[in-house]
Amino acid sequence: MHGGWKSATVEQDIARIAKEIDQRGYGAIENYISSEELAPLRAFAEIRVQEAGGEYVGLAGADAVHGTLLSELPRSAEFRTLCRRLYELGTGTCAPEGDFYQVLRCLQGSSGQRHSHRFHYDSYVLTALIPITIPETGMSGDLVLLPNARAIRSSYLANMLDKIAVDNPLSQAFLRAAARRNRLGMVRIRLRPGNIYFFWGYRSIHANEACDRDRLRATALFHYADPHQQSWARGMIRGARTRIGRSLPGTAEGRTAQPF
Ligand SMILES: O=C(O)CCC(=O)C(=O)O
Ligand SMILES: [Fe+2]
Repeated sequence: MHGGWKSATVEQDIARIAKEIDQRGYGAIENYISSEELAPLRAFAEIRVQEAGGEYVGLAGADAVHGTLLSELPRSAEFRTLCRRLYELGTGTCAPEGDFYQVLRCLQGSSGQRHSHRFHYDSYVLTALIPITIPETGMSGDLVLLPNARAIRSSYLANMLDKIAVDNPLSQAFLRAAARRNRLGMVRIRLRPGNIYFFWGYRSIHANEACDRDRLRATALFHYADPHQQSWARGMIRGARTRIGRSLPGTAEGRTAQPF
């Protein structure tokens, strides 16, 4: 049996999701991936983590998940239309050409803890998140977000300054405390495997909470539409980062998950 991803999402539902993202910070479609489809994905993540000695694995790109539903999904017309329409409803502009930046994040062990509670803005406007496996007991690794904290910046440099303002120990400690106490309008999402969640990743400060270190938490992320794709400043900074190493600032999560 297939989940909802095989069929086109009707315009009315897409409009409802876009409104929910604007109003409460996120929208979701339940049972987007069926439990029959989830089982091999869970096994795939478990094997990768075992191979890494029970530690964090981040697999970027479709090739890294070749042969699984996760490489098929970003090629499906139904999923592409859903993301394109959400983008258009959210920004009021036509979606740019370009592919998804996809990542399968598998958190376990002490490195899994280090990849938690890292508040950041994504580099892409829309983030689609599919939980593959989430611990059922102990700490559940909720997604916490401060929805729509900024607008889409017209310049890459302004975007970078926002990221730097978040990616420092003081801001991180402040955001962690706010998440712990559910302050500042932090939204907490208890993720359910098989559902798909959407939020404006570029506009929202967000992070995943930690799980117990012996439990696996795996999420598939599909990042869509980089507003600064054409920016000359981005090209120069990326080039400099490659030449002089990684000492220039980036986003907390971005160092592993997204190109800066
Ligand atoms: O795994 C998660 O829950 C969120 C990860 C995330 O925000 C990212 O990879 O950009
Ligand atoms: Fe993110």
